Amino acid sequence: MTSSQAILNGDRLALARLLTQVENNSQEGRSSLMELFPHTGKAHLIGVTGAPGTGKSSLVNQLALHYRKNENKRIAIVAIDPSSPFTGGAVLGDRVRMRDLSGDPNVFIRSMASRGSLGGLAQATANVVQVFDAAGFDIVIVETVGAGQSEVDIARLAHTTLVVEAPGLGDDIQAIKAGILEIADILVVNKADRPGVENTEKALKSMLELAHPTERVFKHHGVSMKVEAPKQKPTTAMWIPPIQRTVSTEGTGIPELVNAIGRHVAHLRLSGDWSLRERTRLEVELEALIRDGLMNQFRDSITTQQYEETMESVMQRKISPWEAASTLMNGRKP
Ligand SMILES: Nc1nc2c(ncn2[C@@H]2O[C@H](COP(=O)(O)OP(=O)(O)O)[C@@H](O)[C@H]2O)c(=O)[nH]1
Ligand SMILES: [Mg+2]
Repeated sequence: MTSSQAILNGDRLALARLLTQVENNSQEGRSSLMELFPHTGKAHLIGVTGAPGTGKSSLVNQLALHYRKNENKRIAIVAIDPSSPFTGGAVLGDRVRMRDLSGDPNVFIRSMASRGSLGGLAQATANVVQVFDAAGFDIVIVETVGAGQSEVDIARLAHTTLVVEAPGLGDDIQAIKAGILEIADILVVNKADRPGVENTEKALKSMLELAHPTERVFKHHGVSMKVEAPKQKPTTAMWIPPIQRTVSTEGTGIPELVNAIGRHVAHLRLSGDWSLRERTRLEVELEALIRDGLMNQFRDSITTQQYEETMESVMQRKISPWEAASTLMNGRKP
């Protein structure tokens, strides 16, 4: 039996092995991904992002518990958070009870190192998510620390992105500084048991009014995608990100949050945004692969000497970089 078949049959060991191969971008990993691709496209991808310490891991834990107990969904969790790893299903935060989830065959938790992937983290995460999707997990939750561009890219993989805030983290609303609010589908004010909840919520509300939610779906890497909405798209009300209060240490507000997530999925389906997001995501992946492929082709098509000579001409201001590029791409000497 091939590893892809084993994964489709629910073999956890084969799944763990493939995840490692995929993370290492190995040849076996890539060929399994190709075999599995036709089986993807069913999972609901939920991104959870926010500053460190806001309670993301605790929240993810509660969400997973809720989906297990009340909806019998199969849940995969991808944690990209060096500060609180989910290593081996072990406990992260002090009071978080990951034990409730570990041992459940319908839950799979995977930690990914955020360093060492050299800009390939978003791609590696996308591939890991694809494996879980093919393996039949209904919901794949990806936790990232909302700090840099790669986190924003990872969040953009998701159908539904939760941005987590917490009161009393010092400097107002940290995630907004990172420009992450624009990708939020649902804002979570966690640690609602702490003083200052009202202020955090108020600040989020006024930020929301300044945001332009209509542009969110169409943007990737700050570039407007040339994606047209499907023709049959019915006129639906625009999605305004709701603000949900939670206390992840106790589970307060989790059913309401799950409800909001459900409403978001319904909105995505009804408005046609679900397939629009799928298309955007796959198109970005396709474009990146084409770019890499073309670059490799180009490198194979010229010699180092040709390249160096051309570069030297540019340094001496004999030809411009534009001319140099076009000359090199045509395989000619300057
Ligand atoms: N008081 C309070 N503490 C919380 C809540 N949620 C999480 N915490 C605590 O905040 C700390 C950081 O939580 P963690 O989930 O690791 O945050 P992350 O870094 O965003 O993943 C831990 O000590 C948690 O127990 C909450 O709703 N209320
Ligand atoms: Mg965490």
